[in-house]
Amino acid sequence: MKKLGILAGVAGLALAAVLTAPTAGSADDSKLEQLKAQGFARVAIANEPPYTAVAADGKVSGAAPDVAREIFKRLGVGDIVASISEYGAMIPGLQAGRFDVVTAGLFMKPERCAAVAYSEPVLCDAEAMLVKKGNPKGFKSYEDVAKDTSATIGAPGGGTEEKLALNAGVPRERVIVVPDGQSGLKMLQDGRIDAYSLPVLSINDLVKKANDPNLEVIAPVQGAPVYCDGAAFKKGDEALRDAYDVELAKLKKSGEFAKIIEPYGFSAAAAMSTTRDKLCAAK
Ligand code: 6CS
Repeated sequence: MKKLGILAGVAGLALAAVLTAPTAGSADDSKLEQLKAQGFARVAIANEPPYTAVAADGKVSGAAPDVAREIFKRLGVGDIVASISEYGAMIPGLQAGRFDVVTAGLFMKPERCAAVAYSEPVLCDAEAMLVKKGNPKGFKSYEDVAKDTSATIGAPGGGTEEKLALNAGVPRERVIVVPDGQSGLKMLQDGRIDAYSLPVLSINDLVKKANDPNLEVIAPVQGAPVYCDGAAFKKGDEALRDAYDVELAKLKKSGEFAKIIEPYGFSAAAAMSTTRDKLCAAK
């Protein structure tokens, strides 16, 4: 009897294990089911127009959230709820479960591709520098800033431009972390920094709204790559990312993708001319 009892016990454990273990893919699929039940996807944004923007009434717009809202709707997730985050905090926030996805123009680079599950490309852009009219220090590249030992450059914390300036040899103390576009603009206008670097479309948006004749845009920054972002999902949510990619591909194919992003100044052709694999492998 005892032997039977032990066997029954082992069999019981085995059966319990089988019943509770997720079948292949089911663990992944549950994330989309969870978002459908939740009724919204929590997205991280930076509030950097035209990539992402939050109006005074809280309305979220910008090319990245607009694409995400449309795709999630097609996946059966009613809406998106956005939280503003510094670029450098987006991936840790995603990994900590504070967001379901980053839709903020978070450019694909190998180190980021290793940390998240990116969708296929969405928004592509070159880099720019905002300087005083006449470009008094003659900046054309991040290396030019490095060579001028008195020069300082502002850039987003944990952002691509900060990394590009540091990699070009600008010492840490001359790369000033700037929380947002308006702060960067003011710091440049007040002479507290000699240049402020963001992607071209973000700098152009700032200048258009600043209405200040004493500003000049250096674009593209010589030697800096054209980057593309994708929606960034947590590692482990690849099934959700894959479902997102299916809808993204349909949007691209139907022309609706261009209708969403091109009014903001982005090129659909640029995003459709490359792939996640190529961008994540880029040096
Ligand atoms: O991906 C990034 O790090 C950069 N992306 C945008 C849209 N703006 C600045 C940021 O550094």
